[in-house]
Amino acid sequence: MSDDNHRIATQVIHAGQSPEPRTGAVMQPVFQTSTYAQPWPAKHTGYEYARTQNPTREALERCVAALEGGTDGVAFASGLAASTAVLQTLPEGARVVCGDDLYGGTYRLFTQVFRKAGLQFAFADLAAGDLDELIPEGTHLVWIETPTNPLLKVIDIAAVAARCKAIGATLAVDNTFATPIFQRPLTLGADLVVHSTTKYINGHSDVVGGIVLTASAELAAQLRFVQNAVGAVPGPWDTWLTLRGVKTLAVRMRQHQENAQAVLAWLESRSEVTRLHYPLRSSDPGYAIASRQMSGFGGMVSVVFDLSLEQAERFCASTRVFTLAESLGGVESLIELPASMTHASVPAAQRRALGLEDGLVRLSIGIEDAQDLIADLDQALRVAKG
Ligand code: P1T
Repeated sequence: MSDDNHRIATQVIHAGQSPEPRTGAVMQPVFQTSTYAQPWPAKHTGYEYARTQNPTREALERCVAALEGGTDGVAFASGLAASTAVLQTLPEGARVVCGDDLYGGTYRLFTQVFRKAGLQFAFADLAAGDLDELIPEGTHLVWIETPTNPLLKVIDIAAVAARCKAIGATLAVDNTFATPIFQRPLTLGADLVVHSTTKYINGHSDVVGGIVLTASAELAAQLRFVQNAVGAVPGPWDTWLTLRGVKTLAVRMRQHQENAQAVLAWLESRSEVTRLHYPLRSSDPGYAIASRQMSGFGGMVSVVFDLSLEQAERFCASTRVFTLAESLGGVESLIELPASMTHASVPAAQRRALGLEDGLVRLSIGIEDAQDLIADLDQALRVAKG
């Protein structure tokens, strides 16, 4: 077993992995099997059935748990399956307080699936306002994304964690945007970290996956129970690809951030830009907290141009290096319009109340040459304006 106390750029490559004992294979093998031979009825080697245990999956779970400063990782077939598992650990009728700006699919899962199952959800701007009021006693779970998708609001994790501790609530932080390279919620008092590993953790836009990390043995046992009892597990090839992808997380995040800063400098110089969201700009409302709880920010930028909706759509459809697509966090740059794509399942009135304008453009800045990215946005802006 490798030493998980190394710095994070070493951990992404080695944590939770060691050469395969029989051959010395340096890379974790893909255990493509559904079941394992048992020497005697009900006696097994620790591996019984592949929904319950798979060594490739376990290597990924150990690796990401180490990156987040946790003791356990529990992997799932998608980010939403990971979020589902967290909610499935709650008691009947549990009360959940959520940040008001969430990935549209998470909002849909909470309001259209789990409300029917009897859970109670309240949505509040946890980046502002009185946490004692917004998170009342009797709350079982607080669910936040920070930075949020797509408005990139920043929530004070330590402050929310303190309120959760005071009332005995569990705090889950979706850390998909920041990654453990730039933010480690468990070290700030969160109980659970959730990732859509589809995004930066894998980083190559070729796998859909999710994972939950924790340092609590009790929560880990509950999540493992759900993983096995419900069965939304990832396949061995997907966990292997993700394990390969995560090895470059540290270098990728550095480059995403460097490129995002170059694109931001260009956006700041453009008169067509009316609003720019990126919390590591000193004028951003999230700047003070982001500087405290994050060591960097990464490649997500949201921007509103002084363009009609039709022009904003043409802008997104006219890029040649940026691909018009949902998702984020891959090596390639993506562009999208959240209101009509990733957040279409958030009701229009709620989007308006949140300040999620129809013309808001979300950029996932990849690791291509930044000058090519800027030239691409520049030509698309010219096409959009006609
Ligand atoms: O797509 P899936 O792996 O199920 O992950 C869901 C999810 C969870 N949390 C956050 C913060 C996310 O951004 C996502 C998925 N988001 C997109 C597909 C998107 O384009 O925003």
